[in-house]
Amino acid sequence: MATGQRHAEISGGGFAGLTAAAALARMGWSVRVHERAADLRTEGAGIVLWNNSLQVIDKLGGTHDLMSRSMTPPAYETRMNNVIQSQETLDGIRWRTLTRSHLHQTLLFAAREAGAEVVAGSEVVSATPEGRITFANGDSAEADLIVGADGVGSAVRDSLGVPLERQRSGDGITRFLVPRRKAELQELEPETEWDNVIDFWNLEPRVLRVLYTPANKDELYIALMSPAADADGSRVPIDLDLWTSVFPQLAPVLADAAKTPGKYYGYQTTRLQSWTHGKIALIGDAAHAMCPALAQGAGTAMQNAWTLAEAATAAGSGELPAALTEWERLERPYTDRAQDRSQWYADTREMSKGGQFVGESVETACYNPTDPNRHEVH
Ligand code: FAD
Ligand code: 5PR
Repeated sequence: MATGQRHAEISGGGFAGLTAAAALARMGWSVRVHERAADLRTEGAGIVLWNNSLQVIDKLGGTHDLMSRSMTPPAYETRMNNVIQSQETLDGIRWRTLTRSHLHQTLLFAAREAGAEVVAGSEVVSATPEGRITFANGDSAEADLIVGADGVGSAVRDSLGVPLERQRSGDGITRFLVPRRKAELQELEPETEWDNVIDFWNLEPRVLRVLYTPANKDELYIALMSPAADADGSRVPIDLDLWTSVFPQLAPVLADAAKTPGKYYGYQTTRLQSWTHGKIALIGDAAHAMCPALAQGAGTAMQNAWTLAEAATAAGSGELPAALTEWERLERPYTDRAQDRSQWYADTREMSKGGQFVGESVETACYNPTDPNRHEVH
C-alpha cells in the first residue's frame, strides 16, 4: 500500500460492491472486496438500467463493454388482456436492457482494471464503526472505510444492529433467461414488435402478468408475476398449462422457462434508520432493497456506490464519519422516493394502465449522480 493511500474493505461482490470498488480504486484508494460465494458471478436473469447507472458506468470506463451485449428496445409497451394500453418510446431517456451476468462481468472487469482486489469465498461476519472488519475464517482487518454491500441479508448491517423496517407485498415474481425465439413468436403474432419490452397484464379473472424484456439479440428476460396466495400461479417450476392458457402468444418461450427450476421472489422494501455508522456505509440491497416496478434496485445501488466513493474521497481521514452522514443526507432522498414509488406500484398494480414513464416515476431514472452541480437549486 502506498504511503498515505487510504484503504477500503468491501463486503459483497454484487453490483453495489463492485461499483464501489471500481469507483474508489479509480479515485486512488486501495480496495479489497470480499465475496462470500465461491465463484464471482451473479444469480438471476435480466436487468434494465437507466441513465443514473449508465452515467456511473461511463465514469468507470465500462460503457463500450456494456453496449456490446445489451440493447435499447424500440418501446416499452403495456398490454391489458393483450390490448395495447401504451407504447412508450422513452424519448430522451437513456435506458438499456441486458443480462445480469453481462452487467456483473462489466463491473468486475472495471473493478479489477482500476486495481481493486476481489476475493471469492471470503465471508464477512461483522464490522465496527471504528473500522475493523471480521471474517468467517477468524481473520480481521482495519480499514479507513468499510462498505456493507452484502445484499438484503447484510451481515455488516445486522452485526451493527441497525433498526430497520421491512414491508412485504402480496405479489411476487419468477424470472428466467431464455432464447429469444423471435421468428417463432412472429409467426404466432405477426403484428407484434417483438423487440419491444412488453408488459402483459391480466387482472381478471386472475392476476397473472408476464414482463417480456429482450436483453440482446439472442437472449430474452421474462418475469412471471402472480400473488403469493395463488399456489399454481407462483409455483416453480412454472405451471406451463396455466401460463400458456393465459399467454398463448408466448408459448415457445414459456416452454423454455418451464424447463428450469426458477425461484419465486416476494416483493419487499427494506428501510434503515441510518445508512452510515462511523467509518461504515451501507449501500445497495443491504441499505435500500426495493420492489422492482421501476427497475431501480441495481440502479440506485450503483448510483449510491459512486456518490459514496466521491464523498469519502473528498473528506480528510478524520472527517470521514461526518462526510458519510452528509452524503446520506444529500443522496438518500432520491433512493427513498424510488423505494416509495416502487412499493406503491407493487401495491396498486397501477403499471397495468401503462404510460408510467413520465414525471415523478422517472426522477431516479433521469438522475445523474456524476453531475457535480446536481444538488444546486434551479
Ligand atoms: P446483491 O446483488 O444481493 O449482492 C450482494 C453480494 O454480497 C452477493 O454477491 C452475495 O453473495 C454477497 N454476500 C452476501 N453476504 C455476504 C457476506 N456475509 N460476506 C461476503 N459477501 C456476502 N434492479 C434494477 O436496477 N433493474 C431491474 O430490472 C431489476 N429487476 C429486479 C427484479 C427482481 C425480481 C428483483 C428481486 C430485483 C430486481 N432488481 C432490479 C434489483 C436488483 O437485483 C438489486 O437491487 C441488486 O442486485 C442489488 O445489488 P447489491 O449488490 O446491493 O446486492
Ligand atoms: N420492471 C422490471 C422487472 O424486472 C420487474 C418489474 C418491473 C425491469 C420484475 O422483475 O414490476 O415486477 C416488476
